[in-house]
Amino acid sequence: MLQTALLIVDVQNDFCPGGALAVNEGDQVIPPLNRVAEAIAQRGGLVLASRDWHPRETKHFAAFGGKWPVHCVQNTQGAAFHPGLKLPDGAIVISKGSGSEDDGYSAFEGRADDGKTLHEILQAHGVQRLLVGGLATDYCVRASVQDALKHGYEVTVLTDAIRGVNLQPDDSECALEEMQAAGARLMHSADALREL
Ligand code: VGL
Ligand code: ZN
Repeated sequence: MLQTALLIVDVQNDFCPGGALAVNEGDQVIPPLNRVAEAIAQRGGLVLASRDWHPRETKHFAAFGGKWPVHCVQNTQGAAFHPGLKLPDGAIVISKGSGSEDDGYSAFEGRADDGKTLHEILQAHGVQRLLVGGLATDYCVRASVQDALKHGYEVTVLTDAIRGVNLQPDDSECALEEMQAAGARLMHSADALREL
């Protein structure tokens, strides 16, 4: 059996309805992610949650030359995980986008509180396969999945546990096709649960 971990990408208040960069139906990823997180934890698997964790001034924000409204500023309520998200005991938080020069879309650019990168943590736990869900399909989910594949992980994207920004209406659809073409499997969370 391949060691399987769950990577929950950026399920933070600012990406959910009412947030500063709200993704349509962003909070709907929470129920399936909670179910998969519990199942993985029950089997002794690892759950990781990335968070967008920006300084107040960053080239990521429109005011400093970037493309986004201010969102997920470190230690603000908008950057907190959505209160509905149930992270199991032992879940590891990966903070990313903390620099003032980079977008930090991929969770593989982030670090845990102890300074370890996501790849280092996964290697230390013998993880070979990642289930991925969260926000947003067309940015941080896509970038994280692409990096995971580049690092040699087997990746399954949980199709009912992702939602996209869709600056262009078909951005999420294109992102899914790209991820699949790069080698990711696309699967409903109920089917992924049956496979565990
Ligand atoms: C994200 C836009 C800006 C994401 C982060 O988490 O997908 N999108 N910052
Ligand atoms: Zn961001």
